[in-house]
Amino acid sequence: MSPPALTIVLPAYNEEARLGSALDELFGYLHRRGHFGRDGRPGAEELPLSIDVLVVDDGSADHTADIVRARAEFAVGELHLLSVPHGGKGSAVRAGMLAAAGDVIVFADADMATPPDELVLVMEALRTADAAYGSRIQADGSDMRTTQPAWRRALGKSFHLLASWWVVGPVDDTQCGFKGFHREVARDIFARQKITSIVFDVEVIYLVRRLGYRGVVVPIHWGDRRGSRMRPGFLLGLRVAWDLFRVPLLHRGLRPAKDVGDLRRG
Ligand SMILES: Nc1nc2c(ncn2[C@@H]2O[C@H](COP(=O)(O)OP(=O)(O)O)[C@@H](O)[C@H]2O)c(=O)[nH]1
Ligand SMILES: [Mg+2]
Repeated sequence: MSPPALTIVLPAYNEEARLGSALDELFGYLHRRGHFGRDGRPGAEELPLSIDVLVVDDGSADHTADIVRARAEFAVGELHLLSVPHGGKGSAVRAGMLAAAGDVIVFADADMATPPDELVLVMEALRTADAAYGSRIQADGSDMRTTQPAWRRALGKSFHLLASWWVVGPVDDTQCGFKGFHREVARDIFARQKITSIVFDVEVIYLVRRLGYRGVVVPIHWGDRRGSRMRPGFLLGLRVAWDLFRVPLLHRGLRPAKDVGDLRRG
């Protein structure tokens, strides 16, 4: 069997309340548009026919894995579960990106905060780019995060200032959990990625830039979903600050791997 053209990686931690409906939304969208091609229907032009979904259960203590298993029975070959010991979003995404079989691999939030039809935009961007980052800042400067509580936006702003200044340089939105990569690029980036906290998004953009890949920003729609797993507090703040500080130090002296010389470079 040839590898799926697109693998969607969903990191999930204690997502029993949100994952079921999110998977139904995703599979409903993909089946409606005939992307699995089981019955010979042609797929929509913008997305490949062959798509699979890989949920990475990050050592959840709830029924997250059962929800995936129950649905996988009906979606043979299309839905996979990878269970890893709890390690944080960064380590779960890394495990998924390294295990995914697709020619193109996109990771997305397990609550479908980014509607599945935005996949088309990422695939389109990846025609010419090595990596595509969803951004909740729109072309006209408006921000999809206005639905977030004010305290969350204030924290996000400080985080972003620090991340831009110390680590990645100007980026509209580092933290959007919707990013896509060609498989070889994903393997190269995520084999090097070390940060296990939410700062991993910043590290990934940093690696794309340091390794000379072409990253493209894709403004996407985004809807805040209730039941966020984020538990901001003093300890998380310290961890985030420490991880931001470490990113450039962790990758001191980084050189592109020799065997990736034939990948497309921007
Ligand atoms: N693997 C893993 N994923 C997490 C963790 N915390 C959050 N996530 C995932 O990150 C994504 C976004 O989480 P969410 O709680 O909606 O964050 P928010 O949208 O930023 O408030 C979802 O896929 C979550 O399951 C964690 O500790 N480990
Ligand atoms: Mg969310």
